[in-house]
Amino acid sequence: MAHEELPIPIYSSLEPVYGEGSPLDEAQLRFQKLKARFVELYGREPDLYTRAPGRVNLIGEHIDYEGYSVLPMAIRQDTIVAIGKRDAGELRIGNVNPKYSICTYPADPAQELDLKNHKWGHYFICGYKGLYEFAKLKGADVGLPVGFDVVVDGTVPTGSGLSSSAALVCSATIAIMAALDKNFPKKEIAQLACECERYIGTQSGGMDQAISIMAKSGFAELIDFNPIRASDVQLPAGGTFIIAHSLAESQKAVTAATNYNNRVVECRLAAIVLAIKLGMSSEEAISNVKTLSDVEGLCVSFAGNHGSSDPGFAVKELLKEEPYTAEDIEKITGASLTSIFANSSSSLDVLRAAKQFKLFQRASHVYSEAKRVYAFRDTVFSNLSDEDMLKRLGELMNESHFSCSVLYECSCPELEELVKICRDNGALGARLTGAGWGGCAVALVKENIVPQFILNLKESFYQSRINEGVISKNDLGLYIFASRPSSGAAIFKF
Ligand code: NG1
Ligand code: MG
Repeated sequence: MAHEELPIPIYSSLEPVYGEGSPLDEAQLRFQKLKARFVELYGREPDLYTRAPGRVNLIGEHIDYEGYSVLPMAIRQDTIVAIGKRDAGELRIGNVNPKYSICTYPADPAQELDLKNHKWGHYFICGYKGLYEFAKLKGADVGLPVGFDVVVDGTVPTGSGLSSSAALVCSATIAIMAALDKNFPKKEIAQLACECERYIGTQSGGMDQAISIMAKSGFAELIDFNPIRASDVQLPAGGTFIIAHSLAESQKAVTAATNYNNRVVECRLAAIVLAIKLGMSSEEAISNVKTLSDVEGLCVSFAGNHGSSDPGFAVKELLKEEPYTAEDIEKITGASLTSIFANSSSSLDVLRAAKQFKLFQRASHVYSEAKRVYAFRDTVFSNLSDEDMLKRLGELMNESHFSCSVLYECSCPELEELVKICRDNGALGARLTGAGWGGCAVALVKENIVPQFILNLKESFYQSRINEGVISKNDLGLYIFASRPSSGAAIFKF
């Protein structure tokens, strides 16, 4: 059976996920602490545990929500959950980290989340709401909604572009699922977790949940959407991916209207305008065109008529480089922007905050980045020597970063500095990873220079921040580390 058709694995020990030696000891200690906290808070033991990892995206940024394939790998940092079903009462969601105070919610999957009042527990409720809705859709008998006791422990740094949010939503979703004694195929859970994370107010694509649920140890995955599919990508020997935090925190749930959701809206507008310029009626474009991948076929035919095969060619010919105002776009669509997005309150928030729309730049990024993902995959499967392969992958990462930075404008000064330092210190390629506007960079580095590379980054990027008290020296390992592809989500019943 295809990997994504299988249910989430259920293990009776930590070994299959956390490996041998000291990582296993650390994991055992972590699970002991999680259990102790659960007993302390609720006076009983949990029914079971779940885990879901964060991820680093190697290439394919801000294109998942446009329907394009991406290429991430899971990292060892994860969220673990201890859960116990309650006979009566609400959901109580505690955390091992005292920084996150206990959150309570009614045992009602139809509850609306108070988004103006952001709480960390909201992410857990995304999974709770989503699982019940999904079970109802599938006709799976999960009984009447009940409350749960929960404790969470996360090691994915938050706001870092490593998907702490999806690690929490995915581990929550499967915790509720497993506590209700159900299990579903991974690809269905990945889809469900992606949709339910949107309750938090970001119009996210499905990359993070897909990799967190479907990852396989030792492989990066090419993730396709509609339908979700994961294909293993074995990375070439001799290279290591180093993740380094820019120390600028990107709080996506809070800045959505001007950053993340803004780009989703700009891409939709670019797609609609392109469709109209390519001959589609305005009514049809507004009702049917949701993403740039929806108009790729039209763009490619247009390019074909001019001797090109690149959808980006249509962008160059048909969109203007200067930013569009709302009026510019309304002249083309013949409809007001607020009517186009009338069904999406988070998009209306974007329209209120936006003065102009960079359709040319955003569409150019998306089409070129989509091509780079396949170029990356093809390079890995080519018969280049490992050395040449690594070099080419590095170049693609650099091109991706340039596009994110200049065309998509999702970088920030700290990330620019960090990426430059990585390259100056011998990285074959370096780029921001995840949503951007802060968070981490990922650098491809030859294995034999890894220790020196990390030392150099400590010197040139982190030392001054340690001196200024931004981070403590003892925590450095949390902000810069090498990563191997980890395995995906799991359930533990001991
Ligand atoms: P991060 O950086 O982990 O929040 C976000 C989206 C992804 C993807 C990337 C950009 C969520 C949950 N995740 O990831 O779907 O669009 O940005 O490539 O919003
Ligand atoms: Mg996230």
